[in-house]
Amino acid sequence: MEKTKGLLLFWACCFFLFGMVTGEELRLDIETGKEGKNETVKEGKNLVINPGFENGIRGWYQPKGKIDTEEFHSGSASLKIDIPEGIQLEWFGGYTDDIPVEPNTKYKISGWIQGRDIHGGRGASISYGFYDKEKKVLSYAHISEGLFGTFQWKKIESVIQSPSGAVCVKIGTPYMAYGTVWFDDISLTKEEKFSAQD
Ligand SMILES: [Ca+2]
Repeated sequence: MEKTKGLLLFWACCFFLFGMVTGEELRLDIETGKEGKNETVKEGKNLVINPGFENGIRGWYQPKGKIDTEEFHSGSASLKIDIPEGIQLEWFGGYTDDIPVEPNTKYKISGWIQGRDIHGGRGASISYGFYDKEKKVLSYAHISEGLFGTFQWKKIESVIQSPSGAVCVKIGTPYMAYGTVWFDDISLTKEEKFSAQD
């Protein structure tokens, strides 16, 4: 009788411990955010230095850009580019210092733009250029069609993939038009790692 009781107690302990182990495994799965084969998209921190121009143009090369403390999307400042009629249009916007990136990785780029009487040329957008370790451009693009006209703060964003061999990216504020444009809250965040199924 004592032996039977002992055996029962032994099996009860086994089931209890098994339940604890499987429970722990389930919790681990939830923490890693994995659901089957699909990885959960996790946004990282903003990799752009001084993304809202609160620290002047630190971290940016902006030959025509001025810091504006009267019009801004958030914080206390924005970047303003004002191009009067009569001068030869070219790409007036600037770009960030090198931002280190990983190759074959998804990143989300976004930013806020406000316009006043933007006309002529190619308008305003946000751009990115990936570089390899020899500083050679691997890819360059704008994340939207050029914005024109007069409009309140508008967000544009795009998820992109860094090419093989990319070591850094420059985020730009391309502007080729007459009129006034403001840029604020420029963001670059890392998303999930590309998997073989993508
Ligand atoms: Ca700002």
